This record gives sequence, C-alpha cells and structure tokens, in this order.
Amino acid sequence: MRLVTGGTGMVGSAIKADLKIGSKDYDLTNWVAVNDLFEKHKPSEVIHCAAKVGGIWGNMNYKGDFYRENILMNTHIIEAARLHGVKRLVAFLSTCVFPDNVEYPLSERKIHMGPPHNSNDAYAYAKRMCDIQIRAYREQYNLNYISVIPTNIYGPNDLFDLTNGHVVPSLIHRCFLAREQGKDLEIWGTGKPLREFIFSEDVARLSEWALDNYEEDEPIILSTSKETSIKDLVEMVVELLQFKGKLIWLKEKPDGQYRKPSDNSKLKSYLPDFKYTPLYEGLKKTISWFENNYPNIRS
Ligand code: NAP
Ligand code: GFB
Repeated sequence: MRLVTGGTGMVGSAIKADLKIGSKDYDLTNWVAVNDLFEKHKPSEVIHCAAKVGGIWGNMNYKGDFYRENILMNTHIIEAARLHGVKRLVAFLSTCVFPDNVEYPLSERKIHMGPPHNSNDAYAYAKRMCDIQIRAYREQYNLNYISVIPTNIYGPNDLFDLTNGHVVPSLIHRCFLAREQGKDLEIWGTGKPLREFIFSEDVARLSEWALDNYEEDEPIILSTSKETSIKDLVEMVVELLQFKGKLIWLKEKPDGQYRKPSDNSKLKSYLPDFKYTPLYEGLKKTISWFENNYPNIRS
C-alpha cells in the first residue's frame, strides 16, 4: 500500500498512490497523529512530500515555523515508517539546501560543505537533517530509505500565494490579476537571478521511479540542469497570459541566491532518455490549469 504525504499539494497530487493525505487528515507535526496514521493504514511504501513550503519571502519571514514544522514532520515520518515496518520511503530535500558559497555545479556530495543562503537557511537546515536521519537509519537499521533533491518545482495545484509563494505561482497569480484589473505588473528584484525550473508532473514520475529503483545512501538531484533568468521567466508568463500592461521591477525586494546550478549527471546515468517538460510548455499547462480553476486555487 503506497502512502503519499502532502497528497493535497502540488507534487503529491501528481503522484500515483493508494492513499494521499493532507494536513486536515493528519497533522504530521503531532507524533500521536502520525502513529495513528501508520497504525490505521499500514503503508508498505511512503513518498513523503508533506512540508511547510514557501518562496523567498515566506522563508525569510517565518524561519522558526519553517524549521520547526519541517524538522518535526520529517523526524516523525521516518521514525514511524521504521517502527511500522515500511519497506521503502522517499523523502524530499530541495536544491536550496546547497551551500551558498561552493564550487559549481552543485552535486549530491556538496550538500553539507558550508552554510546555505541566508534567505532560506532555516528550511534548508531542516531539510539537510532529513538526509542525515536517512543515512543514520540506513546504517543503524539497514533500512532502504532514500531522498531526492528537486530544483524549483512549478505546476498545477501549486500554492499561488501572492506573498509567501514561490516565484512561478506568485507571478502567474499576480499577472492574471493585473490583466483582469488593468493594472501594472509588479515583479520583485532585478530579474538577474537564475533558477532551474522543473515541472511537477516530471518530479512525480521521477519520485515514483526513485521509489522503485534508487537505492544509494546519497540523495539524488532531480533537475533539468537548465538555468532560466527571472527576467526570461517573466517574459514567458506575460506572453502566455497575454498581459499588455507595464512591468514594474521592485528593486527593494530580495533577489535571494543568485543561482543554484545543479548537476544532474547521477540521474542521467540512471535515466539517460528521460524527457523533461520544456519550461514554456509546462508554464502553458500550469496557466491553463490556473485559469480553468480560478478562484478555486490554493493561495
Ligand atoms: P505544497 O504544494 O506546499 O504542499 C505541501 C503539502 O504538505 C500539502 O499537501 C500540505 O497539506 C502538506 N502539509 C503541510 N503541513 C502539514 C502538516 N503539518 N501535516 C500534514 N501535512 C502537511 O508543497 P510542494 O511544492 O508540492 O512540495 C512537495 C515537496 O517537495 C516538499 O517536501 C518540498 O519541500 C519539496 N520541494 C518543493 C519545491 C518547490 O519549488 N515547490 C522545490 C524543491 C523541493 P495541506 O494541503 O492540507 O496544507
Ligand atoms: O521561488 P522563489 O521565491 O525562491 O524565487 P528561491 C525567488 C526569486 O524570484 C528571487 C524573484 O530572485 C525573487 O526576486 N521574484 C520575482 C519573485 N518576483 C517574485 C514574486 O512575485 N514572488 C517570489 N517569491 N519571487 C526557494 C526557497 O528559493 O527555492 C525555498 O526559498 C525552496 O525554500 C525553493 O527551496 C525551491 O528560488 O529564491
């Protein structure tokens, strides 16, 4: 029986599972609730997507919550999986865990080689401990649990929060409102930073593959290894939403990490022919989903 935590979220909702849960079903920061979940449903495999997730603004302003909620959820899920005899578990890190000052490209062995970028260090450290806990459980309990490191993910059913969301969903939502209300479109920062964007449905397929095939101690990066500037991203979103108004760049808003180029050669060695959804196509699918579902979107 496959359990997906975070099943009501962007990635979790795209993964095939026997049971998907969200925070209203079980609060994974509560140890008793987590035990009830495993006692009642007895999963044999777990894809653990649940997390407190957000963009640069949310991460900068709620560091205590991001650290506490993620360290509790991850610790509880991995320990409950062990106690209840779960055979396979996939946990999620993120490319923001990498040190801010390390030789590029970012590869799996560099995770702990220095502090993460200040904008999301609390979340990044909580996620790094997931790697430490999994390695410790593999060594002491001989468990075949693994973790994956996706880059910036976007797609349908994302969290389209205008303030605390990630750049893609926040931009789509803000550009949609600016078009509908005939207003200018405000964008944060300089537009110079570079990001690697991966479509949520690709991440879902890759995490299902990892559950069945990946067995190394080391996490595996899930990335297109293709960088896009925020400015180019904005141009694609504006074109796809047919926004005709003015763009206002708010230079006082943070740029965050300049770039986080990840090396996907380990994934390529396993799946040399994996076809990633091109960014423009993924944005088109996400924007069409957004317009078809608005205002019933997660924001
Ligand atoms: P998301 O859309 O924000 O969904 C988060 C999920 O976690 C939701 O289902 C949410 O339930 C659940 N959740 C939050 N707090 C919970 C709690 N206390 N108890 C139980 N469930 C709780 O997240 P996502 O973007 O799909 O991310 C999925 C995974 O990928 C996360 O581990 C994230 O760290 C990782 N990741 C994300 C990105 C990205 O750019 N989005 C990049 C790299 C890695 P509700 O719906 O009920 O709130
Ligand atoms: O996705 P994002 O918020 O977070 O992207 P990170 C931030 C970049 O997009 C910055 C620019 O360069 C912002 O200046 N940006 C432009 C905007 N307009 C907007 C906007 O309206 N909203 C947002 N949010 N950004 C995250 C981490 O870092 O990466 C998370 O904070 C997670 O923990 C995620 O790991 C994958 O890419 O900087």
